[in-house]
Amino acid sequence: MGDSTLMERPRIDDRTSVLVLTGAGVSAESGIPTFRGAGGLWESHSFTDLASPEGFDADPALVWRFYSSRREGAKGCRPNPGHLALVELERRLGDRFLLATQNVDGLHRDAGSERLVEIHGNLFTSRCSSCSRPPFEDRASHLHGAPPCERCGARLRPHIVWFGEMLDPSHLERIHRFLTEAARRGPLVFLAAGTSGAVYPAAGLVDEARQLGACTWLVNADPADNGHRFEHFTQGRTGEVLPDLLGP
Ligand code: BV8
Ligand code: ZN
Repeated sequence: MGDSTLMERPRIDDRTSVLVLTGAGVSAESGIPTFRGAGGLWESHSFTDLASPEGFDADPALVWRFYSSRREGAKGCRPNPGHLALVELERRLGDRFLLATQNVDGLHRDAGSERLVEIHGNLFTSRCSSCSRPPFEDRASHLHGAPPCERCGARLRPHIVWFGEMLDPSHLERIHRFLTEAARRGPLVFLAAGTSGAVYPAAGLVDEARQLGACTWLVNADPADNGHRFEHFTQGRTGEVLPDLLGP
């Protein structure tokens, strides 16, 4: 573990609110490949082709094989100390804490995070690509084509936000409302952890937080695309850094 006495740490007192944004790097130490890894060629397809409505329309069976292999891979993974440090901080701050995650692996939920917004969806949830049937838990692998919706017969799809698709407006509204109310209440800290800052609108949250006067922190194994927009940068593995950085 790093020596927390030497590490510069965000000031979190009994009036401070904290918004955290996590990316694939937080799950890397649990064994979930990041997109730099998984984002590479998968069955000679690029990630953004597979994680897109066009990719699904072109070859739904291939996209379901991709998500089924990620479901199977994630099933054997457990939260790591980085996830648990965020659960502890939530317990300490209560409604002065909110966690927005780009990760779809469900590990924050497994770790015990409750004030959680899964802005890119969840790997273990499916929905109908056509009718208004609500999204439902689905841990199964679908290796022989897209399963049909029981209600209307259309193809089921992963309940995931694909490239080119809008995020759930209620998720963005919840984050925006948290930031504005927190900034009115007292000091605000925005922490991004384990994310390359490449994907929008998530990568733009740092700008919204700064405009509201937030103190901004990035914890990442490597410099991030939007890293220059953070006031503080702690380079390292989130499983090691977050327990020291956020501890009481
Ligand atoms: C939208 C679900 C618009 C899928 C995902 C040009 C400019 C700006 C924007 C765009 C543009 N062209 C296109 C866009 C829009 C696009 C976008 O941002 N594209 C990027 C590629 C340029 N965004 C969208 O399409 C979004 N929608 O904009 O809608 C719109 C408007 C009107 C009407 C209709 C539509 C939707 C984006 C959501 C896409 N879905 N996920 C799935 O998972 O299957 S994104 C997916 O990739 C992840 O969820 C994640 O968000 C992203 C990868 O990012 P990271 O999580 O950061 O992971 P990455 O591997 O990149 O980085 C990991 C980091 O961790 C690394 O830096 C590494 O160093 C570090 N690390 C590794 N190990 C550790 C570690 N750090 C610490 N500790 C460790 N142990
Ligand atoms: Zn349907």
